[in-house]
Amino acid sequence: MNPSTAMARVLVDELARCGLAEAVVAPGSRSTPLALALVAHPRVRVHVRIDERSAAFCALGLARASRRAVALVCTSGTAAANFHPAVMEADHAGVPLLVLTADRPPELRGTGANQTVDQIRLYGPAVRFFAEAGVPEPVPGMVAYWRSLACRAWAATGPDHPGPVHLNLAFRDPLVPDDGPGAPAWPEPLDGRGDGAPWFTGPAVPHEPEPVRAPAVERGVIVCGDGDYDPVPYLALSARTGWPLLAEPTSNVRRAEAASAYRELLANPGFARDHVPDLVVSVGRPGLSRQLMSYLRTARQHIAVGDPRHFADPVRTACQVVPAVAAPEGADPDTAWAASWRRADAAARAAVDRVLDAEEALSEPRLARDLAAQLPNGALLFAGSSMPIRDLDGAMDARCGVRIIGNRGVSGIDGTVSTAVGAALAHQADGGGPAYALLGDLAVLHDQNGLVIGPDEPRPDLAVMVVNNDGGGIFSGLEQAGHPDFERVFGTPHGVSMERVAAMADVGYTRLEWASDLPKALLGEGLRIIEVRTGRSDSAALRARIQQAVDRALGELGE
Ligand code: TPP
Repeated sequence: MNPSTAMARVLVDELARCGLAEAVVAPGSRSTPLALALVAHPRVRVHVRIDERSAAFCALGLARASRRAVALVCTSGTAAANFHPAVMEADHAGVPLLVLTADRPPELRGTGANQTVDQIRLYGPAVRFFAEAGVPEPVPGMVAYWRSLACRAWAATGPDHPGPVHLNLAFRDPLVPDDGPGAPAWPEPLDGRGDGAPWFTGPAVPHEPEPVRAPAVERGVIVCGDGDYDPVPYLALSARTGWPLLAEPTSNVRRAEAASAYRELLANPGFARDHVPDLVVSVGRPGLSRQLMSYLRTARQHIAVGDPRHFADPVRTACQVVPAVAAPEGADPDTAWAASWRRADAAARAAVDRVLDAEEALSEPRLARDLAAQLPNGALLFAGSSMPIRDLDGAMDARCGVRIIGNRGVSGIDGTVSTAVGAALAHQADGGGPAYALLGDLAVLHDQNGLVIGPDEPRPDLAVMVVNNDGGGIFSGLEQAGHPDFERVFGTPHGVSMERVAAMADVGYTRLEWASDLPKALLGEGLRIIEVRTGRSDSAALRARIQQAVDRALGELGE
């Protein structure tokens, strides 16, 4: 067997022993040994994508939804650079990703040889572990080296600090397997451990941290930011103390107990002034709204839950970092503080709903609210950056039974279709229900290739709901909106019809206009686009009207 094939087969076999179940492969010649070893392995499902950026985000989605590391393979050169945005998102969001870039052997580097760039530490500090594996040689000891290296890379993707790792793999010709009669034998057995176990195993799950008791205060608040953590301790903490739960959609803590209109409450200056917290307990990565960031700054004390080496503290207010938190001894949930939050939240919720229900045509916030409410139990929702995730934050009511994810690590509008496709594929492979994505039109145009899936590839049940406001709606609510060059430079209208995008990728298309048609639209199957056309300035004006209605409702309450 030739050395390139031997190394690729051993690495793939070892990774499968570690638990690798999914791989995304982009086509290329230098990566041939890896691609063929992966498709030949019975325990690995392979997804082939023609565009490396899309492939990388698809792998990110698969890994994010399944919580298992996914292998990502490309050829040498700019192909590897196209993985970079997804590697950055995986780093910041803590998603396990195993990047395997094929490379030319050293004698072809720096010589002007075709498709050759410096791939050493290509992703810089974004990866948890990097190794240049070296050109495979038919000498004793290689198998132990490759198997040990595969286990090391696998271990570095998690579990205590999950993230991306990068192996740069130099392959010398021949690249195609030569198993046939007369092929040279390898000087040692290629097998791994006899019992099918990995070369080495580590502690699979980090030990349960000892919770630290929170101080006994009445005016506490629990802030749940983006992240994949167990909601139960925070629901329990809120139930024991009466501290309101301010939960961003991708925290998945916005259950019945959470304040569902906290975004509008905190945007009311009087409310925020009268509700300065003595204590904030935060978990995950909060960062969706300016009002929440400003509110964090007012806290007299802020305890962040997380690992002291990499916890989120976006406004640098944390004074203590604890691995887990428990309610103070003898806490009483029936406080004036809790009652005041509950009253205000109910009034704000009713005001938001009144404004949204006044119009039957689907507005941006109404689509977000109704979608979150009407998703079937077991559904997965991928929320795009920009206004989709913010409209969910502002308009969705509390609910259980669905999982909401988004690329909140670095909040890019790139790769969102592909991430949603990958997440849907993993969710459904694990027996989950239908999947949905709520994306802006620029995000969809940015990643149209995510819709391009070859005829032999696994396909997800995924409805891509596109809020088409012909440009970047988020900017209409920002300071830039008044500038004379606003429309061209920030609004970025494009005039592209989503029906034509759907036709390009040969996926289903529906246009949705009325709120009453949403339940039926959610019932479809397969990969499809559902377009809702809206206006950017109308949407900004509607959001302002919602806030005014909440402000009035709070005024009437005397809050
Ligand atoms: N490029 C990347 C890769 N990521 C970004 N976050 C941005 C640029 C800056 N950006 C943030 S939101 C946005 C842009 C360009 C506009 C997004 O428009 P769209 O997806 O249509 O959503 P909308 O704002 O209309 O809700």
